Amino acid sequence: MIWLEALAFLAMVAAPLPAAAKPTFPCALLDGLNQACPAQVSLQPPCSDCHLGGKTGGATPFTAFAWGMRARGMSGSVESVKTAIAQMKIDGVDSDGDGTPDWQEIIDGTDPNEPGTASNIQDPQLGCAVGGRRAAGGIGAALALAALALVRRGRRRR
Ligand SMILES: [Ca+2]
Repeated sequence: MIWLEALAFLAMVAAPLPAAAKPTFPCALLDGLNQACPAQVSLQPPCSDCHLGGKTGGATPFTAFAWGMRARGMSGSVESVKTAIAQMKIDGVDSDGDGTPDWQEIIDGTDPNEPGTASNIQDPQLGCAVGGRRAAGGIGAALALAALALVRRGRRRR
């Protein structure tokens, strides 16, 4: 009977791990955009681009980006991911409405579901913070010039 236990142990060790939730999809996204997929997993598009909370599984691919991909034919195959992202590019889909299309956010590594994560958003050139700093600097410079004028005026009178 020991041989049966040994055989069972070998079967457990040699058996392949259960398939993860489509680990090829992140690279398929980049492949569909004619981009090389980085070998380092942390540099690949994250699962959270499609899956709520980044938790993979059939019950979670409901981000705005995922809905856009599904509407363009994404199913359970790698080829469908490539063709869907290519169609997203053609359609200029911007799921978070921040002005950067989803395909560009996938390449840039930003979140196509979260506005404000795109790298092309410029710092504000107008507004309270910018105006406040300039006003404070202007007042300080004006006070310094007024003090200098008073000092010069005082010296001339002596
Ligand atoms: Ca966007």
